[in-house]
Amino acid sequence: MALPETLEAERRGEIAILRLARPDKRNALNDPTVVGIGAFFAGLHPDIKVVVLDAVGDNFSAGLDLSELSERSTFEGIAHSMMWHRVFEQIELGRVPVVAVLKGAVVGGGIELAAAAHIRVAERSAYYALPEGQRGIFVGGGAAVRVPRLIGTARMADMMLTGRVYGAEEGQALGISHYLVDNGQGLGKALELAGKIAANSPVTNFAVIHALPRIAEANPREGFLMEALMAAIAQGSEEAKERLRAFLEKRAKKVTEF
Ligand code: 1HE
Repeated sequence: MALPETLEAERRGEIAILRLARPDKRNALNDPTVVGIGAFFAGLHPDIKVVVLDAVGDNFSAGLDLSELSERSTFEGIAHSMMWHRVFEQIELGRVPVVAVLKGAVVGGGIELAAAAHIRVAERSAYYALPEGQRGIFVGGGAAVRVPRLIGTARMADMMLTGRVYGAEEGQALGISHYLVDNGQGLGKALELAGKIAANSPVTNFAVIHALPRIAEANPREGFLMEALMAAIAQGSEEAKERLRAFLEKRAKKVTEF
């Protein structure tokens, strides 16, 4: 698949790595990059079980390419925001789980992109900001929906109104990242996690990406029913039966504390 020069893709067995590769502009997201992210996810090889979303250089992403913004009319702005929504939905509700590696600036649209991933590994250099308030604009890449789910509406409002910047440790405590590692360790950790995810039954991974978030947002009455249906579908698969047999016959790993 043809990617723009601002993206790099690599395959390691069942794991695909997609890298933002525009370090001289702090991986600011211009239109070709966002469209390219969509093309990458649309064209994923069927053998790929997990995607790791990484970045070249010291920063994950400085967000929307501000140099593109001034040219747009109001109506074009709606179309642009909806284009980001479509692409980021391909990440969140795609075929495989996505692990993002966060470092340096994770700002504006960079947070929006990170929030569409399923697992976030942050290096200690990571910092988070929503400078849209200072720029006179509003979030447009899904942050108003996804970020409150991570840190709450009140904290997001503070970030936008006051320009508050959270560091990596705070981001970890607040739930922006799932894992916090030393600088330079993010990709290694993400690949380790991706290996574990790839070893799951595909039915479970599907259920976690597609059923869990919908159940969590559903009215509990519908949610419980959806859960029961999903549980039955998962346990009915041949793979689940073999995995359960393997445990009972002491061939499978036990749960260990660490
Ligand atoms: C950019 C962008 C960008 C850097 N669009 N070109 N995002 C922001 O408001 C963040 C704006 N950026 C910054 O505050 C800083 O660049 C950083 C804190 C991220 C990094 O600082 P630093 O000192 O490492 O780099 P720099 O010198 O500021 O930037 C290096 C180059 O990247 C420089 O270009 P150059 O040609 O002068 O070398 C910068 O202009 C360029 N650059 N960030 C375009 N964002 C769907 S709605 C989403 C809404 C948003 O995302 S709003 C938030 C936008």
